[in-house]
Amino acid sequence: MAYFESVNKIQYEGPKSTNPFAFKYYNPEEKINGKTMEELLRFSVAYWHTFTANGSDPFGVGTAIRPWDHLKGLDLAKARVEASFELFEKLDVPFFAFHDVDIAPEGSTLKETNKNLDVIVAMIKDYMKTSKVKLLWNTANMFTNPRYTHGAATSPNADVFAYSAAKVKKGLEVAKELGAENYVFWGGREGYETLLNTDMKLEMDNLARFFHMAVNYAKEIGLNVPFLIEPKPKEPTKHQYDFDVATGLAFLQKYDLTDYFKFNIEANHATLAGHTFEHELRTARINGMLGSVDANQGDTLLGWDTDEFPTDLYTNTLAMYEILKNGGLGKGGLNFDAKVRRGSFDTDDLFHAHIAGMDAFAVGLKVANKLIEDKVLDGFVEERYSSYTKGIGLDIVEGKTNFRELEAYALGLTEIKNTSGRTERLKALINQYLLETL
Ligand code: XLS
Ligand code: NI
Ligand code: NI
Repeated sequence: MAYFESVNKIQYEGPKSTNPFAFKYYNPEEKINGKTMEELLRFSVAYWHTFTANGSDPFGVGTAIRPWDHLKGLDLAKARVEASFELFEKLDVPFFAFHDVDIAPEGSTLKETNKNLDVIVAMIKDYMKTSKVKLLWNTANMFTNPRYTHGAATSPNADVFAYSAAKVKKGLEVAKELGAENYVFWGGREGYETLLNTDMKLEMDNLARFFHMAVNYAKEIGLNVPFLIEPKPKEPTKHQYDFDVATGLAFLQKYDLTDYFKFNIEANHATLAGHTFEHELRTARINGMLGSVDANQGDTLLGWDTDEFPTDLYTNTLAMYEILKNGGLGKGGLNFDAKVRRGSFDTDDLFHAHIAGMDAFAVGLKVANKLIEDKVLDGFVEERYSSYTKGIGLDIVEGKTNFRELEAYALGLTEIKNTSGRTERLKALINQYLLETL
C-alpha cells in the first residue's frame, strides 16, 4: 500500500526546475572533492517529527492529516514503519533516527513495552534488508512519561535511575540489532527546576555513573559505536546539565568519558544556549568531538526549540564549513530534527520540508567547499596570526619563553601595531560566494 501516492521518487532537476517535488541543488551523485553529495551530507529523517508527531502545541491539538490516523496501538506503529520506508525511498535519504517510543507503543509494564518494541524492531530490520536506508542513531525517550518528571539518570528517585538504565540497555540492544551508526543521549530532563530541592553534585555524579554503565554494557554486547551527547541548555528543564558543547566536554573530561563520547550538535540548541550553530560545531571540531548534527533552525524572535527545517543558506554554509574542516561527519550525519509548521498539515508538506532542507544544505556544502578551496578565510586567518610564526610569537607557541623574557621584550617595544579584523569585508566575501558559487 502506498501512503504518499501523489509523490513519486524525488529526482534532481537542477536550479531551473519549477517542479516542487524535485531537488534543485541536492544531486546525490554529484562529486565534490572526490566524494558524492550523498556521502558528504549523510541526510537522516527524524522519525518522531515526521511520523509520530501530529502538530499539537501547548495551545492546541494536532492538525496533521496522515493516512495512518485511523489506526491505533501496534497497527498504527506498523503503518508508520511502512510509510517511513516509502518516504525514505522517495526522498532517497540514506539514514533515519528514532526514540524507542516513536516506533512502538508503550505497554503497561516495561516487559510489555519491550515486547512491542521487539515486534517493530523486527519489522524495521526486515525492511532494512531490502533498502539502502541505515539507522543513523536511536535513543531512549526518557522525558515524556511522568516517571521522568524529576529526571532519568539524574532523578532523586533510585527506582527511576534503574528504570532508565533498563531503557538504555534495551536501546543499546536495538542499536546492535539494527546496525546503528551511533547511539544518542539527549538529557531532556537531566537538569533541574530549582536548586532549592536539588543535590546537583549527586545528580551529576549519577549521570556519569549511568554513562559508564552504558559504556560497559555496549562493550559487553559488542556494540562498537560512538555515543553522542546532545547538548541543550534548557527546555524542558530550566537548566539542563549538558548545557552546550563546552559544558558537556568539561563533564566528559571530569568523569573520564571522552574516549567513548562525542557530540550531536543541534542548531536550535546552540542558539538557545546563546551561541551560533557554527560556534558549537567549531568547539566540538577543535576538540575532536564532532559526532553528528541535528540539522534544524530556530526562530530568532522565539526563545524556544522551534525545530524548523534548516533553510537558512548563510547558516548552513557556515555549518558545512566546519563540517568540511572536520574532514566530514565520519559516522555522523545531518539528521533533520525538524518539524513542519503546525499549519503545514498535508503529507505533501513532509516532502516539501525535506526537499527544502536537503537543497539548502547542498547549497551550504558547495559554497563552503569553494570558500575552503579558494582559502578565502584560511588565507586571512593565517595572515592575522602570522606573528606567532616567527620571533617572540614562535617562542610563545613553542613554549620556549616565560613572563620574565616577555616583560623584557615588552619593555623594548616602542609601538604596538594592530591590523584591522576586516569583519565587514569578510562578510561581503561570503555574500559574494553565496551568490556566485552555484
Ligand atoms: C529535543 C532534542 C531531541 C533529541 C533526541 O530538543 O532535539 O529531539 O534530538 O532525543
Ligand atoms: Ni535533537
Ligand atoms: Ni531539539
